[in-house]
Amino acid sequence: MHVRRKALLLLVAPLLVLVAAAYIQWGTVGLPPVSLDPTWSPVTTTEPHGFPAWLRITHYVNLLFLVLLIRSGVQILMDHPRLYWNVHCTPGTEWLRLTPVEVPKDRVWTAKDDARHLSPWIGLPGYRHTVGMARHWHFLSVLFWVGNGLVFVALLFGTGQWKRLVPTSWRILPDAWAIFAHYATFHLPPEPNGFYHYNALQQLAYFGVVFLLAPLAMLTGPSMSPAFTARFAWYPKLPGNRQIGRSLHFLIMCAFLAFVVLHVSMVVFTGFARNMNHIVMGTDSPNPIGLYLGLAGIGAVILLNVFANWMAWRHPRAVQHAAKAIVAPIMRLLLDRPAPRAEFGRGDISPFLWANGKVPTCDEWKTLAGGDFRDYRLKVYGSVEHPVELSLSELRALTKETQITLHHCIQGWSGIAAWGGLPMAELVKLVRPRPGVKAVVFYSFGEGAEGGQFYDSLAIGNALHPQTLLAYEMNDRPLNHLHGAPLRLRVENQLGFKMVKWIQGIEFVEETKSINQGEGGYNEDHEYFGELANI
Ligand SMILES: Nc1nc2c(c(=O)[nH]1)N[C@H]1C(S)=C(S)[C@@H](COP(=O)(O)O)O[C@H]1N2
Ligand SMILES: [Mo]
Repeated sequence: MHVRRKALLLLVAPLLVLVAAAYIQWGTVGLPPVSLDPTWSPVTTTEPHGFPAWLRITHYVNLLFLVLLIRSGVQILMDHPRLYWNVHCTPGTEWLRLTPVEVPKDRVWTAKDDARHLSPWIGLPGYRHTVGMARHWHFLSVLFWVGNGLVFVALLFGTGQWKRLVPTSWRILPDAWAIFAHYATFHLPPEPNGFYHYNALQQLAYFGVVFLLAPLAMLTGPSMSPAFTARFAWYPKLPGNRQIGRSLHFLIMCAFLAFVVLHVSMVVFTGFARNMNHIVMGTDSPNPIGLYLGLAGIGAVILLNVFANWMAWRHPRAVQHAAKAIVAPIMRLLLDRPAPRAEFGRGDISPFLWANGKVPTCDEWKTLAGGDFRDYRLKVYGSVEHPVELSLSELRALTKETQITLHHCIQGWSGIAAWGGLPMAELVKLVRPRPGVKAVVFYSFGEGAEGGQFYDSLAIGNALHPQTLLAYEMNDRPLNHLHGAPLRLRVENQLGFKMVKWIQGIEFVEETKSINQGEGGYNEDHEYFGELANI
């Protein structure tokens, strides 16, 4: 693991300053008094103690999905184990690198080569390049996590319980500081009643988790969506750029983890049994019943995680189809329809664009490449009134569009390039699909990772967006071999794996079920990727 020293300093400096301040205060004027009459929270004295059932249930459900989210999220990260502040993902510029590999300069090193192994004890589902399955668990979990969070917040404000969470007086700050100064210098705040009452630091921490961390996690997620950011170009600029959004998403996860560790430690060290009765039973008693039930609840969280890993390895198709049934309709509703339109300037073009896929090795492509693709004919066929075969010069003679756009790979890396080519909408006009055509299938000269022809498909709606191009130029030059010569797809509201390189032919179809394994593309068939790739 490698962290840039500057980044590390920036991250830990605020904490060090706070701890240092606590020590200085202790050493000079002594620790600040802890107020035992918490004026920052009127509720502890006047309203009933104890957690209502809905609060205990949502607290548990939150834990359940948070664990799934973190484990699947870390797995997604390990597919491109580098974090950057720049949108280009230029090798060597990462601020955090979770791989020992320095990108070799003397040979092609694809982003997929760069994926790392992760123990299945940590990752969901673990091992190497399982980003497809990890994403299904991430998105399935996030729906329930957000849903549960909304129920929690609604009931919080509906019942008056919010008063225990939301600070209503600035008094909470000095009070929280007094508690912090005690902890930071390894002192326990005085507790005259023997039981640790709800303190200001605790309230501030809970408030921060519910009203800061959770919303930030939800807001940084969509900053990584090609569909969302291609429609609302300002959105990723809020944090700065797409990779800053991704880095923050990761740091928020770290903050959640740190909170969970501290929170659980405090529960254990300040009267475990009694605390567990509060959390689990909603009662105030030192008997061990809450503890036993709580541990059983944690056991259930572990079992669910074992089940999730097992499903991902034994029944990946079922998980993929569950995501298709639950996640895809929501994605289609919220993200898929708007036409992408974000454009960048010349100066934004990435100095280096990561590559994926195997350059074709078949004789047909090699022969064509040997002749600079002069003999290349794009075959467009299927359910169309006017099938065509087009040479590169014929393609160039048709309408040409250029665009400078941001590429989002499913693995997490991104990059900006200028693309020039024929809008798919023009090709559609030329070939005239028959009524009933729902999808366009792009077949490649290249093989997929496990052998067999690489291909993918687009719903006809996505093929018709103005930014959907058959690109024969990249950065004002003919497309090079690595990035898809002679022809590749650009579809800016989808992730990179939909953008077939080295296109051999295009087929218009009524459905994709009868093609190969029927999932809509090579990665969908072989790696269980979701067919819709808006995020
Ligand atoms: N034929 C083919 N096309 C492909 C792939 C592949 O493996 N084979 N990989 C896809 C993926 S995952 C990505 S991110 C983009 C990468 O495009 P680039 O190499 O030009 O950056 O190509 C896509 N097109
Ligand atoms: Mo990708």
